[in-house]
Amino acid sequence: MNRSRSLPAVAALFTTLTLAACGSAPADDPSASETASATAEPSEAPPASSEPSDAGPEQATVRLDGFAFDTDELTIAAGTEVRFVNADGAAHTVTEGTNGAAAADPILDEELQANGVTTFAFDEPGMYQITCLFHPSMNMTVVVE
Ligand SMILES: [Cu+2]
Repeated sequence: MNRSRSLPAVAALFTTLTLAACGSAPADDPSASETASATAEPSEAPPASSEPSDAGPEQATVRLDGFAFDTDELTIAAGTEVRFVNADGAAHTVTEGTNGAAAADPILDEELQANGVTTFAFDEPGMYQITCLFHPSMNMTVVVE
């Protein structure tokens, strides 16, 4: 009931605020000029080969591309770090096992989202079969000498 009496005051205040808001010039915001620089693509690395580096462990890269590993067999020296790079838009796993089934006690079982990367050092000599749990046709062998 008292509301109607205070309405003019509120209206006046509103008008004042509106005028004040209109008085301030809207800032022209040019901050949206952020350039999305493309990140460096690792596509220059030759697939399935370990490159000698200056120091540290040897490294090799395996790409998961087109629902396949880019090499059937990779032979590396013990201690080599292998980078598994998912170049697909779909998720994959890098899992010790065959035909989409993990080994009993897999030394490696990592899920890679699109563009995901994982690195694993193969320290023990032996033959390791690698598969993708999502796509049984994805298989490769890592031979560690
Ligand atoms: Cu897969």
